Formats: sequence, structure tokens, C-alpha cells
Amino acid sequence: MRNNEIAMVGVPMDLGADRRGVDMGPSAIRYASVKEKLAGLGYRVKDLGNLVVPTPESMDAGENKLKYMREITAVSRELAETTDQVVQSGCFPLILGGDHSIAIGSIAGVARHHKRMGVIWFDAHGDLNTSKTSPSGNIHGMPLAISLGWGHPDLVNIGGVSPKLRPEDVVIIGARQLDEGERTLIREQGIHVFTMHDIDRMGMGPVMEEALQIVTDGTDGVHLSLDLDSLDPVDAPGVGTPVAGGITYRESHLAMEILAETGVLTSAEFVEVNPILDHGNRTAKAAVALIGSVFGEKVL
Ligand code: NNH
Ligand code: MN
Ligand code: MN
Ligand code: MN
Repeated sequence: MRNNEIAMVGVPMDLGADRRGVDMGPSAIRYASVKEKLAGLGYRVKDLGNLVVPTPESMDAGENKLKYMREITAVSRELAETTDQVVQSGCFPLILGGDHSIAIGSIAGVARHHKRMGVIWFDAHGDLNTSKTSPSGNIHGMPLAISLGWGHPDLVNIGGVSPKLRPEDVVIIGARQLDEGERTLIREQGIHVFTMHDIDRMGMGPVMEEALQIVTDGTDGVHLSLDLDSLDPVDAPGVGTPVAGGITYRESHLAMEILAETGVLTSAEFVEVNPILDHGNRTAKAAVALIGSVFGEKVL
């Protein structure tokens, strides 16, 4: 990051998920004062505004196994160009979602700048489905698989080369709801997953230490993709697919604080904030607090 500069881009995407409202995530995060938070930490923040995403009601979902694939492909291409340019300009890309399908584009863009990139994926889910294994046909359940090169050619080839990531460079943290096909893939490919069970047993500190070792081993950049549904629904109720028994408020902050201390992150995104399902913008506020921690906010 040059001169402590962050470029923020909103992606009001809700074509990848079933429940409407996640398109308002970027607004809710801005309303929760993300810019002020980062400015207060000494960063120069450029808000690039939102990308344009078509409205689902105005379109046909298309193929049932890959809903809105055409539109998601188009937005992902644009987002890949945007994150690519942000890195080129020397700024740190901070992407605000939007449903998790936006990770396809953000990773495609930043991956151009790395020979090998690690990814830390906070999520209740695996996001490792393909059209063959997906129970829903929703593309927000597929972005990690797509970045690993598994999925429809139009999606995996966004931004040029595929795959963007290697399985051994990816860590999923907070998983507690995986589909059968995802479990098989995780076993076959040896993807590192720290489930809620692992977090309970080991504690978040040791989990992060192991995770960091995995994603930095042999890589030259690390992307953080944080689905707010990785947090417990008590602390982040405004998500489309809440799953009980998630990461606590403090555990999530500890994880971000450890990331800040190591300084390895080269890009980040915060996704799946759904203000319609939220209580008093709590989930967007949690996202902004986490953004503060990951950019170095300290008590003392
Ligand atoms: N695994 C389910 C699916 O693919 C749910 C995915 N929902 C998410 N993923 N919020 O993070 O449809
Ligand atoms: Mn997700
Ligand atoms: Mn999820
Ligand atoms: Mn590795």
C-alpha cells in the first residue's frame, strides 16, 4: 500500500443469492461510517462509489443451476478491472458487498498482481459448490470453487488465466454448514478448513497462527474474504443465510487484530450484509468495527 491509501468500491450485488436486500450492503456499511473509521486511523480513503448491478426483477434468472450467470459474469469482469487498477495505482483494494459472488471478480483482478496468492475465507459455508453440487443454483455459494478453477468456463476464466488460486493456499475459517459435494471436494483437494469445532477446541489465536502459516507459505499476497455470516447471528443478524453457533464478536476481532499485526494482507472484502434483515444496522456496524481492527485499530 502506497502512502496509506485505501480505495473502496461498493458492489450492490444480489443476483447471487435468494433473498433481496444484500444489494444495500455497501450503503449500510458507508452509513456505519467506514470512511471516517479509516480516516481516523490515518488512512487516505478514496471512495470509488458503486459498480452498476442490474435489478433481478427486471431480468430472467436464466439457467436454474447457475442463476443470473450472464449478469454476474459481466459485473465480475468489471470488478476485476477495477481491483486490478486499484492495485496498479498503489492503493489497497477494499471491496464492500453485496453477496459473496463478488469475490469472483475481486480475486480475479488482484490475482493478476501476484505469482501466487493466499486467501483467508471467513464463512459459515464453504462456497465451494459448482452447478453440479449446488443445492440452490445460487452463485454466491460458488465463488471459492470458481477462483480455484472449478465451475462454468465463463466464470472461471474471468480476468484471464484460471485457476486464480491453489487449494493448498486457501483457508476457510468458521465453517458449520457444508453441502455434501463441498465436503467431498475439501477431502479430495486437501483444502484447509477450520470449522467452528476447531475454533472451540483450539481457540481463535492458534487457529489464526496456523491459518497465516498456510496462506503465506510460498505466496506473495493474501486476500481476505469475510462473509458476515461467519459471525454468530446474535452479533450479525443481517445476513441472508444465518447459521447458529458462529464466531463471537471478540473472536472475530481477535482474528482481524492478528491479521493487522502481521501486515500480510494485500486486499480485502466484506460481504453479505443485508440491512433489510438486520436489527438497527448492527451487522454493518460489526463490519465497520472489523474493518477498523484489520486496519490496525488498537485499544492502547
Ligand atoms: N451452500 C449453500 C448454497 O450453495 C448456501 C450458500 N450461502 C452462503 N454462502 N451464504 O456463504 O446454496
Ligand atoms: Mn459466503
Ligand atoms: Mn456464508
Ligand atoms: Mn501453502
